[in-house]
Amino acid sequence: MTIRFGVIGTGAIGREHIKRIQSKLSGGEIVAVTDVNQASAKDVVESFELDAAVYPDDKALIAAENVDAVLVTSWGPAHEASVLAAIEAGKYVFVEKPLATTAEGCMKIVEAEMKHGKRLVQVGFMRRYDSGYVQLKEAIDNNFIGEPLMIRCAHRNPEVGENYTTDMAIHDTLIHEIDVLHWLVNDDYKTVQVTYPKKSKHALEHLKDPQIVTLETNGGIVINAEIFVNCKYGYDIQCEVIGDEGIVSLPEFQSISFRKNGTFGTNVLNDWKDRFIDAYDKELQDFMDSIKKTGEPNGPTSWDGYIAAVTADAAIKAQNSGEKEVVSLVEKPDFYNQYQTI
Ligand code: NAI
Ligand code: NAD
Ligand code: ISE
Repeated sequence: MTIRFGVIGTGAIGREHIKRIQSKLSGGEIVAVTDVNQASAKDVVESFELDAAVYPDDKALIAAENVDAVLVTSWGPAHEASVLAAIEAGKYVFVEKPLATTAEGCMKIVEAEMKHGKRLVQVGFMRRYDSGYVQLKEAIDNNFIGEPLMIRCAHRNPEVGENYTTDMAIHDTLIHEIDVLHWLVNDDYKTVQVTYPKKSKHALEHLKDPQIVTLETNGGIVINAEIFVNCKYGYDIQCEVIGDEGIVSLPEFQSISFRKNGTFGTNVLNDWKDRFIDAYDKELQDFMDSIKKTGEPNGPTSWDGYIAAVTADAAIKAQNSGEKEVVSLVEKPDFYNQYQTI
């Protein structure tokens, strides 16, 4: 059985995912595309030589009879409407983060999925598939470092465009840490606070960069997360978990080391596309394999999308107040307890 995908949003990551489904992964094909920029959708079909129809909008694409699953890679604010329409039509959905840009929007999706009666949605929190984070999780779950007490992490991008705003440091960038860290330590967030160090001279006038986010979990773990999106030197993701018996750290990206011109060095990546390339492959392969095997996807759920949105909302409030803000989740519905997600 081949899973026939319709893609909504043929920008940067939409194109990456189309390429991997068409030529790298097994069991899927792209049969439909759309983009608000129709020229971009047409261009993708031509450039990638796809046997796919171009639809005028998401609704028409979702309604197409030959579309089994929808890949939502439009910009964040458009996700909610496309995901709700796909659930309404009973189609599987792989949606890039964020699931929706507000907690209310995520809750609407959670409710629609529960009403449908089985899982249809997987959120693109790919770090759960990254071998480095998987090794960290195994070490923590096996009590290798005892009880985790603190986490220090950094999410650095070399630069961002002028459309990138201060709140995006949370809902576009930190959102990956928000998802992966509570999964890593099996805990939920209690509070969040944001502080602003001295501003980088490379940050545009409207942007506060870097930012330090402090998250506290219900179990008392304190997380210190640096977001620095104009760090210049590369794309760099760091994570160190400090326990009462030892410390585990995320492996560095593998690269040759070199001795040249009086330097002993190693390379740093420049682009998120390369850093998590294996994780993107694995999350989409798992989405397809799991649907074929069990009739439902297996990766991060709509509930995970909701947790991330509630935490991001509290963090954005904290950006503006300077205070410690409370992260308050409603009780997890039984529907989502039955899923042992990766
Ligand atoms: P992009 O701006 O390159 O592409 C978005 C595309 O969606 C554009 O072509 C735009 O015309 C189209 N679009 C926007 N609204 C639409 C709508 N209502 N209907 C149809 N098409 C629409 O953006 P990019 O970088 O590809 O990001 C897309 C999504 O992927 C975002 O949600 C982003 O957060 C996520 N993303 C996730 C990454 C990850 O590491 N998981 C990395 C990069 C992006
Ligand atoms: P992008 O701007 O390159 O592409 C977005 C595309 O969506 C554009 O082509 C735009 O025209 C189209 N679009 C916007 N609204 C639309 C709509 N309503 N209907 C159809 N098309 C629409 O952005 P991107 O970098 O590809 O990011 C897209 C999504 O992927 C975002 O949600 C982003 O957060 C996510 N993303 C995730 C990762 C990751 O590491 N998981 C990395 C990058 C982006
Ligand atoms: C982008 O949308 C991503 O998801 C990348 O993984 C992240 O590093 C970047 O900051 C975001 O803008």
